Amino acid sequence: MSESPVTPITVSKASQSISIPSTKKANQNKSNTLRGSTANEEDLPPGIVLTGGLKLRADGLTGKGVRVAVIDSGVDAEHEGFDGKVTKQMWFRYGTPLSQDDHGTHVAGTIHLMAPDAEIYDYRVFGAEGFEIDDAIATSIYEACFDGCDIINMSLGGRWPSSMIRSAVQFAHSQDVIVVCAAGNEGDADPLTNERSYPALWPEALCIAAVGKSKDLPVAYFSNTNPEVDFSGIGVDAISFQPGGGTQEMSGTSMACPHVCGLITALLDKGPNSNPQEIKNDAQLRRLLKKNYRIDIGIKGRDNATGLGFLTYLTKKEFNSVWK
Ligand SMILES: [Ca+2]
Ligand SMILES: [Ca+2]
Repeated sequence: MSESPVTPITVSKASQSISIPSTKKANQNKSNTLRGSTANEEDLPPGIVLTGGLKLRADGLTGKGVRVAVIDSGVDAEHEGFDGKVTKQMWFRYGTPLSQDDHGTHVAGTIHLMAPDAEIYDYRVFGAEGFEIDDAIATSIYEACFDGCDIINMSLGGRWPSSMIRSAVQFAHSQDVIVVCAAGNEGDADPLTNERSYPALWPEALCIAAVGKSKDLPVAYFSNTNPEVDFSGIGVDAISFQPGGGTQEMSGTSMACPHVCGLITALLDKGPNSNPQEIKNDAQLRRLLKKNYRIDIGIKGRDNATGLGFLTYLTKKEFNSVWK
């Protein structure tokens, strides 16, 4: 796995390694009661609240009837926080216990906390054995499309493009399946230099940068900057599920990506309170997000660190009121 150009994108504050999610702080969060059905501000993680998770619940936008694909390191479907919403699992790689490959459970948990009624489809592409990783990822993308997924989260990336994965992403795009990707953690804290990570860099994918939860949403030092960054989400000290139960904090553009994916999943809700604005494809989605759901941060207007801005269901006024 360490030789693969494609790895789950988590950041290690100590070593900048992108393959080992070493920012976890398992003992700092003892909550075993956090679930998707949690609906109060005190108990939901702050990143979920800042992205509008509570307001989405209040408006009945919870991802009903939506299928979201998590192409990652596998998900602990038995974690009680998921309330049984991980409804399909297809593992193309395996052999590493989820207690070590805890990235996918954290990512899926964030999507579930944003959109608790959506069905999560778990396609595992990391682990000690199985398909070649590029093959596993491409195959997962096709399977997600064939399985009727509406949206795909890929908190993974590599420096070199794979034509196999590119074709699969283009296929998803052609089928109007939304593809959301982490921008990558090779950032050098300089917005003037570009860092690249695929599949986020391809135009068919939404490229999501990471910001912190502090006031004015500072860009995470590790977040890639480049002209392809589309939007940003919370990616520092994000609280979500860990395999086996309970929660942990993790940081990375991997964590920003599912906040955004979860927001979009909630907006795609197909229930009776569904969003009146149709989101039929990537182009419509981008227009809607730009018009209604982003707060410009950092340098005024579009910038290479945060794209068009921070995505949230909250208005700017509501967002600012969260900072008490
Ligand atoms: Ca840079
Ligand atoms: Ca800006």
